[in-house]
Amino acid sequence: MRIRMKHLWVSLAAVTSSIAMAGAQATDWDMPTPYGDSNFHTVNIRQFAEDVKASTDGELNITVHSSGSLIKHPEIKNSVRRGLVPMGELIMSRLANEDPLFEVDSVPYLASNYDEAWKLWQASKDILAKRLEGQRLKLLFAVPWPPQGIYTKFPVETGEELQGVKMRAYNKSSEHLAELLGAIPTQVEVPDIPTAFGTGRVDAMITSPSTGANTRAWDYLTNFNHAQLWLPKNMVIVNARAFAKLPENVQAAVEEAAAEAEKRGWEASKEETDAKIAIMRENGIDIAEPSDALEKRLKAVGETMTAEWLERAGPDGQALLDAYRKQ
Ligand code: PCA
Repeated sequence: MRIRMKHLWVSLAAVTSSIAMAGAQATDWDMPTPYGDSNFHTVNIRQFAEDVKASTDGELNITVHSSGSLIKHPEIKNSVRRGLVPMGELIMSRLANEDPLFEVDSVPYLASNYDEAWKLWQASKDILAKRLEGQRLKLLFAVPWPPQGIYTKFPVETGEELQGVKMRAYNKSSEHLAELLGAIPTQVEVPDIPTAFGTGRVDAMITSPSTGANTRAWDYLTNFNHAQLWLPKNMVIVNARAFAKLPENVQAAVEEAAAEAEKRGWEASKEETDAKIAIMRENGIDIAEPSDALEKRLKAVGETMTAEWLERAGPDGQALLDAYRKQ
């Protein structure tokens, strides 16, 4: 009897303490991203996670898993959709196969500086958020990569030099641009870039000064052409059901931290461009602006790709472009 009583007390104590905690029960969320720790996007989302933790007094703890360590890039969107993880980051244009509207930020020369990229984002975010809502996904915020340029092992003067070159791509647009330049595209995720060059799978790539510097491009190539083709965006998405389960104050804290993260991310991205070009220069990469001939070639490819995109995107795409150009 005595022993029993003691047991009862112990379990009662456990019950009361869990009731006391229930008011502010902590939720732990895992958040996969394809990109590495030193990348400015990853730094930004880690800050976002810290802001959420601080403003909710630890009610929501988001753990960021970088470099595709928890979930590989191609699986992140569906993992969030199916609720395997409550939230994640991915590049928006990866959804181009589902819907061409998601690759509007990767059409060459449609929006190739920060002002234009911002306007394009304003003109496109509602429709993109709605498309994601249809899949029970909530679009929290989006941040652009610096303008995309061309990395090679030789100077690019006219674009002809790229004929037959194995070129690393990361979305449909970079793949198609390579094709239109006569190069041979291969999809390679950022963490695999150095190995892909090391083993000769690729000899050139299209990406930002950020990714070039973060992957130590000077170890495996020599030239960067600052062509400023487009500014693709990363987006952070949340499973709508998981979000709805959060207490209202926590939902508000997430939205507030997301707005801050978007602002901070756009600023960080702008600073990245010059800072990372400088680092590449210090490490011996030859940095060039496009020659007139190259620019002409790339602009012609851009026109082709804009027309093709419009055809794929249909009336919604046209409406989006009209809204963008009106600004
Ligand atoms: N870095 C990522 C996306 C665009 C960029 O600048 C990549 O190269 O895959």
